[in-house]
Amino acid sequence: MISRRNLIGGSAILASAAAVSGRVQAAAIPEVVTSTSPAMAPPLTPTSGPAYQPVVTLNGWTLPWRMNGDWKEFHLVAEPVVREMAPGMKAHLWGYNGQSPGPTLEFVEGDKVRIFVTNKLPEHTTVHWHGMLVPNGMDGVGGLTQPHIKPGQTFVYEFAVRKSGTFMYHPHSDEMVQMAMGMMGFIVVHPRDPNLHRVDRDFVFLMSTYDIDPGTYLPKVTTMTEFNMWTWNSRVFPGIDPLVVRQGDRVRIRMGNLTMTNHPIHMHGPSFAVTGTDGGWVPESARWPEVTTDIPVGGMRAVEFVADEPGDWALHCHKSHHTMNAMGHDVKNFIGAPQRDLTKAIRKLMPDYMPMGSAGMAEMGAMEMPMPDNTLPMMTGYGQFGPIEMGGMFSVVKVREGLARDDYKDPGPYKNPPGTVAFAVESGAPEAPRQSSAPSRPGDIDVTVVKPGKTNHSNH
Ligand SMILES: [Cu+2]
Repeated sequence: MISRRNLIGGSAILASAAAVSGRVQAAAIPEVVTSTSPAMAPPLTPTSGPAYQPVVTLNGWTLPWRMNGDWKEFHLVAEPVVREMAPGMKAHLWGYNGQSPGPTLEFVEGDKVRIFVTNKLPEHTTVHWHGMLVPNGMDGVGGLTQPHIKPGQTFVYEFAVRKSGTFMYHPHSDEMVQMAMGMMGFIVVHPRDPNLHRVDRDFVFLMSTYDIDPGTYLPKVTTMTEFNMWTWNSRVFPGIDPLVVRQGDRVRIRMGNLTMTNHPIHMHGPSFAVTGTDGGWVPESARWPEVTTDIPVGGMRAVEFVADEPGDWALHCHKSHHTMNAMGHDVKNFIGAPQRDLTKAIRKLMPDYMPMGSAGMAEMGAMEMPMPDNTLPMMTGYGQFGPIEMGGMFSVVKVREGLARDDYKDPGPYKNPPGTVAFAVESGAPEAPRQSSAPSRPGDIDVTVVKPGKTNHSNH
């Protein structure tokens, strides 16, 4: 799954050699480690440098390093990638080392790190270490603190890691395009003392958004608000890994937001406390319980809870449009209009016609609708009790008894103890008084063809 390739060879040597800092020989550029799989890699236990409890990246991985004296050396390659957002849909993005987002970088407070950045994009780039205190000339702002890294060049960033916490990396070079194309990654800096802020499971994901017309592969890079793919680590439900947790574990979830709107992330079940931002750790005396935390644009929130209650607990953005995939923006409200009879007739003329929502849109969760290639249903996913009717920024915290320490495998649906699931009553329930509404007549039906062509929707 994770492969290594050596970038050194042929004329590439000379091209990179010229750009590499005098202190570093080109021949010493670390090999490139790449992964193109959307499967979650197991936590990368450090085999060199100080010990720490590694994190787990949803649908992602941590970049291995090598020691060179007392320097930890990493090699990031900025390059075009193909990312499966969920089975059935792939996006052509830009990222690092085979993926968008790029691999997670894990450092330890006090580490000296040297990060090689090779640019294999068709335009220049830089890397900015969001939230980290680095020498100004290592801050990665193209034009301001360094020359841009031209295509084919390799630059080196060197700095001592001064504080622990959760940070992000992204370009500061043609930012609008490069971030809209998926260029970003997480940085986790572990405390020098591995017992400080220790948890049993530590998950990370980055939020990014894309505007990809159904049936196409490339995000539109000038979109500012009309996104239609709301992703965690460039994945959408049902493609996002569940967060598998052993009952009793202390759990941390670190969530970064590099989209252009805020995301109120809500967890069902246990309450949590915000224990960190991209500015650092929140002192214990300043924490309070929450079940939703709003993650601002360009911000990160780390939340912690004890998973004492077993079950399948939803974790999602509470903006309901963000738990949907590409959808019809101009869908009219058909609640109350019987369309079933018409659909057959209309489909003879227009095979793409989709009847929408005579009684709400829930029926779409179960319906097989004709769809262009490379397009995900607007609301989808199945649970043990039926369609889940979600998309976008939605996953499940799966708390189970007696899992092994490093077991992150999806345990399947929760087996609820008998008598603890909401149930239907057979009959005899008193009819609640209803608001009267005018019955709709066939003549009233507004026939609208929902074309999946222009299907963005805005934030509300
Ligand atoms: Cu959201």
